[in-house]
Amino acid sequence: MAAACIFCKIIKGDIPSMKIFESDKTFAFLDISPLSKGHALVIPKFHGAKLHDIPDDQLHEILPVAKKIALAVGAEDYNILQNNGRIAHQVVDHAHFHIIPKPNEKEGLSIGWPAE
Ligand code: DGP
Repeated sequence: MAAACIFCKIIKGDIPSMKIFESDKTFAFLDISPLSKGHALVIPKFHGAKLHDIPDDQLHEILPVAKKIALAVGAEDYNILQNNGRIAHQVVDHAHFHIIPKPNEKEGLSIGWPAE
């Protein structure tokens, strides 16, 4: 845990979030600035800024949880996105994985990442 980290505060419950999943190592919640309906974040509870700062044993659940969220949201098409560093568009320095559903044509315009 890092005292000043927004995502550590979310894990602790000091900042409210729309929680989707929690285990001893993993936390998932809805993104506050969704790029599409159901845009979620999966994070290791272990605090590290970038992917390579996170020990392997803290990462094992991340993709299975991301997969479950994608299935639960019912997204046929979606992006899993993970930014490391400012040039790569990382804003929050606690490693995280985005799950970004892509709405189908019936539901409306697809929001691109990067912008289409
Ligand atoms: P990135 O650019 O990959 O670092 O994305 C960080 C994401 O975190 C961004 O999509 C918005 C989200 N975010 C930032 N602060 C909060 C917060 O306080 N609550 C929630 N739910 N999401 C947040």
